[in-house]
Amino acid sequence: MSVCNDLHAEHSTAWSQAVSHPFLEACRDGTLDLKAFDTWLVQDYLFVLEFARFMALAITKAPYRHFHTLLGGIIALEDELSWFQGCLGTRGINLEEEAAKAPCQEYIDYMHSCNDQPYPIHVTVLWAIEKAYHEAWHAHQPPQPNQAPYDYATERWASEPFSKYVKELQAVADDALASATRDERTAARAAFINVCRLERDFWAMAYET
Ligand code: HMH
Repeated sequence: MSVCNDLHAEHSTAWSQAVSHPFLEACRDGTLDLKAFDTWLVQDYLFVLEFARFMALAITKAPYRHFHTLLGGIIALEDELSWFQGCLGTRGINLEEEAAKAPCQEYIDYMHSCNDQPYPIHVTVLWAIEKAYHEAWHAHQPPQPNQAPYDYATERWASEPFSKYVKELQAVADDALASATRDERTAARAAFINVCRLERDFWAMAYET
């Protein structure tokens, strides 16, 4: 039995809105307006900085048996952040002129609010966040090797190692949910639905000027 599989299956409409968007189709086809890409790039960088803190806080609540997976996820963020910094530099973006837009800030605030939640909810949110990006980029891989600046996104989030990591995270979340209370499971469901909405709104934000 997998609570995570059930959440995924029972909220398929909300989920599909989280993992498919014209932004992703245009990245795949190489037709994305680069202004939209730059907006996504800045906002996702700001998101990932706070996501690192959110992950670190999950570890403070986790049993040791989950450390291998969670620490691996944190270590991988080092490369990810370097890519963001390199790409922002190449594209001549000065971060000092940038700030989180409302949908990004709402997502960041929501992640931080998870620190007041019990571990099963915190780690369900973590799994849903990573799975959403895996599915989104995996489903929108280009037929040929992708071109800069989109290449990294599919190389990272659509990759086999990332898929394996998301499966491990699911096992970790399912393990935490197996001993959760009924109220905690109810809260985990609400959290999953919230992540779906926040992901959907994050894609839409890329087209805001
Ligand atoms: C908005 N969701 C968003 N950004 C990301 N980088 C991920 C998920 C995956 O880490």
